[in-house]
Amino acid sequence: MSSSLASFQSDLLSVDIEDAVAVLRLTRPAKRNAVNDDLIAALHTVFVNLPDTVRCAILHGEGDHFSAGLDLSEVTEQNASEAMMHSRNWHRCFEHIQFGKVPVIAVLHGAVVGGGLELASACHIRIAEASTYYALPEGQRGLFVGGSGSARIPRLIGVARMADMMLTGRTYDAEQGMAVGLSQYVVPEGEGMAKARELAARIANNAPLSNFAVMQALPRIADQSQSEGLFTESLMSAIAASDQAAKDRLNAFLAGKAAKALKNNA
Ligand code: 1HE
Repeated sequence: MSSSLASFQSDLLSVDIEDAVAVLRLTRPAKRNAVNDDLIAALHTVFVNLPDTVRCAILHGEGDHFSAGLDLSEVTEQNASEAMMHSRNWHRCFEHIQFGKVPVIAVLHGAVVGGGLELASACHIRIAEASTYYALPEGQRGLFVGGSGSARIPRLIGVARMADMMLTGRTYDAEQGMAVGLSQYVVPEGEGMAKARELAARIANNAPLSNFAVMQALPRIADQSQSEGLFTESLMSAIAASDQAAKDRLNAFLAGKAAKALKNNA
């Protein structure tokens, strides 16, 4: 374990640093990886303190489910102001995932529901194993999303589909989820981690500034007007292209020493 996380310990989250890849595992299978305050605090600590040697992170869950969402036992006695602070705490944590140091790949299986889907949505790439299903049971529980789902999930699947999931309890299975945009990949059961490690190796091999631009600039440009977005794009593109890593990679390609963008690269 690297020094910045050397003292990290949690019953709810394990962290393994495998060279340039950090593997995070939700370790609360008895409660279906339901997300309580301590798990939010642990995730926050880990994402803020990822060592500089890490270039990509993978997040997955122990047991039969990725996550059953918000730990419902923690919120029954909350008043409005406590609930507001609770939600803002999730927002702060998930902000450090989406706009943190490195791209994050979520490996999904079983239930990805409520706050579990909000957590997955804060990641950059989602790989769904065949058993994955997605639900937003907040409507049935008398709740509303509070972990940034209303901002992130419509950006993946649209407001109408999210409203349908919340109003009617509609679920999507792994294939349906990929078709509507909840995941980018579907793989056979048990093959999610292998796929994630393969993708993480590719991500870790990119120039850091390119990954930074994808994580930090791309979603912000999508939120801007076309005119402002294109200006931001030009700025980000100029900064990336002027970096030595870009110059080295362009010269390597021109010298015939870099991989081609072939049809079967995916
Ligand atoms: C929990 C939770 C939880 C399980 N909070 N304890 N999320 C939900 O509404 C989903 C609630 N969970 C379920 O519907 C089911 O547990 C599952 C379909 C995910 C899995 O079913 P199953 O049969 O494998 O497990 P189980 O028997 O229901 O649960 C095992 C234990 O985990 C049991 O505790 P035990 O002490 O009786 O063994 C459950 O009580 C416990 N458990 N899920 C607390 N979520 C920031 S806002 C986000 C808002 C939301 O996320 S709302 C959606 C909440």
